[in-house]
Amino acid sequence: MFDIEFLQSNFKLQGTYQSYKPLNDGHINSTFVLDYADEDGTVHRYVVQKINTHIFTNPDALMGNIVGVTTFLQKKIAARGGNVQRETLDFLPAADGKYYAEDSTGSCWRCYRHIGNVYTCNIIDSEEVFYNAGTAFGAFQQALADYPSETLVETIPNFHNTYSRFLDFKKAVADDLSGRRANVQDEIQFILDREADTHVLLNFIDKGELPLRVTHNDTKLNNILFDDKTNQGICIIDLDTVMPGLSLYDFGDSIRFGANTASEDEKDVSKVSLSLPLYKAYTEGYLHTAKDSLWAKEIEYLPFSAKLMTLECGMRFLADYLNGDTYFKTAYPEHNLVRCRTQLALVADMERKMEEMQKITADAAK
Ligand code: GN1
Ligand code: MG
Repeated sequence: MFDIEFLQSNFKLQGTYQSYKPLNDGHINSTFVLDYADEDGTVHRYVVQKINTHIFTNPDALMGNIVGVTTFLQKKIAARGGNVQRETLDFLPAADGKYYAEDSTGSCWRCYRHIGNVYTCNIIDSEEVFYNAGTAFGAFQQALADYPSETLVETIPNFHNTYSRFLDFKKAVADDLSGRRANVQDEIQFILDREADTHVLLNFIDKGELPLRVTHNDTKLNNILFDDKTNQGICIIDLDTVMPGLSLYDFGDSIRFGANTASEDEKDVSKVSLSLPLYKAYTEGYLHTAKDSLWAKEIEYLPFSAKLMTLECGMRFLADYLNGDTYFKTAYPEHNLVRCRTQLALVADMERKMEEMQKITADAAK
């Protein structure tokens, strides 16, 4: 929970405190929306987040990355006549000038202005809105194409290094810290059988056949704010993992989350499948904004990246389950296992549909 006195003494929050609401979308940080009001009733809304410093161990570097990126985007948005207040996040400096403040318990808090008249989605069936998600992430990648990537600190090293994730997973299986291994033999085997997949993109990076770009690395559908009138994806949020990466990581993770016909923690795996219409919509949207800058191999491997990022996430959820739920926030004891099962079911469905996904991709790239 937050300490309102502490926040007010660190951030210039305009008006008088009225109320708060928790936002429960993220698995990592704790997020609250705070309402302040002037005497005449004008409301000022802020988002405050407790940074998970077990995961983001260097908040100075983290906020350096984020504010570097938002400042860069603000200039670009202003130059093209866009709405700077709505199209990127605006972080408030704390009293000491840093973009976070540390409380007496050692927790680190950051604050940005809330953006109104928008909505977020955890699950989607609208092809139109998912197309817009694709254009938004494609445009985000385009906007950061000339960002000085050497200034970005790797906030979580090897974040999407799929082979390193595979080794972490194997270690979690071997350690079995939670004593749960015996119950998840099928899931473990499913992942072990796909070790070869974890090398594919890394080999292309080594051979110089895929370029490193400035990427978001956590392109879940709920990390886009959609305008509630136009349905356009106007602002990309959750910038903690903006780092050099592959465009394929971003594309694949968007499909993993958004083109699933069920939510990430659906208990009934028979509801999980890859929606080909949603896959098509996102691919068309993404290529609409990003295609001109992509290499042929980046386009060719779009369908595979969707499967790979889903496999990676399944491995991470199962590893965390085996380790005793120490990384992702969970709401009940089997939550990570439920999440893992949706991911593996989705991988299996993507394998069945891979040829169709390839055909859709080739058509969308014409
Ligand atoms: C986490 O922060 P959030 O909830 O958007 C995780 C992602 C996973 C995702 C799975 C820093 O994202 O990598 O894909 O959960 N973020 C971090 O839903 O580990
Ligand atoms: Mg996050």
